[in-house]
Amino acid sequence: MTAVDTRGCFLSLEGVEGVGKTTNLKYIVEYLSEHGITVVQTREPGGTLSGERIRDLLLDPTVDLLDDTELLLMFASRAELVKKTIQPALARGDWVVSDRFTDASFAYQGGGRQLGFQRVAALESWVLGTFKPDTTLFLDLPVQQGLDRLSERPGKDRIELESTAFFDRVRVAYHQRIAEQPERFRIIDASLPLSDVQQSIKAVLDEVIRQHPLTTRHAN
Ligand code: Z5A
Repeated sequence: MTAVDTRGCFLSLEGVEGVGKTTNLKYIVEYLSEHGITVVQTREPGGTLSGERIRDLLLDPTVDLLDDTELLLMFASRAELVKKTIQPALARGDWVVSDRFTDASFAYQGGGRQLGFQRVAALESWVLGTFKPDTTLFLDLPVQQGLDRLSERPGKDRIELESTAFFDRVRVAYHQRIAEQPERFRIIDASLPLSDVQQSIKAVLDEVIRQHPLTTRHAN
């Protein structure tokens, strides 16, 4: 008898600041739920009690952290989230949608902080083995446009205080990741009006739903 894979599906959402991840995460969760899929929504850094405390430390603009410390804390939060939340949910057949995952460490710490991909990959291998999202939606937008969208928001966190050059390196690093693993990424043009962005996201979700027909569904 052939073994059937009833594991759920893991989606991540990535992009530079202000691309619309939070806005579209809500849309994704609603769309999947309407299709009878049980969805666990989470975010990085954070997503667990300990991870949210690590997040507070990481984003606190009054805290000075070494770049290595920042990278290690991202992976400390990730270890908690994967073992305690993501993997158990997938094992139940639920879907998981995460606002950022390991690609953000490659982009922000590997690219933005210039720690390089090799060091991030070493931690990824140690903490996660080969575990990665099934599909990653990359919301792409020129850096300045994303920063402009956030200009009305009061206060900046520790990472948002970085320079435009930092965020340019982040975006370049994301594109390097996409070039390395094109089969996993779906690029969404986030400069379009929100309704068009969500049409593109819907097309990706329909494709992913077709690829995971065995996932347990709840009755609506
Ligand atoms: N980080 C890291 O360094 N390393 C890691 O490994 C991980 C993370 C996992 C977490 O912040 C920080 O941690 C982040 C990366 C770093 N760095 N920073 N800074 P976060 O992910 O929680 O927050 P963020 O990345 O800064 O996201 P954001 O600022 O909240 O933006 P967003 O979620 O992408 O956008 P939004 O809030 O949905 O939308 C922004 C505005 O644009 C809002 O007014 C919307 O109404 C508007 N919007 C959205 N879509 C559109 C369209 N299509 N047209 C026009 N306006 C739009």
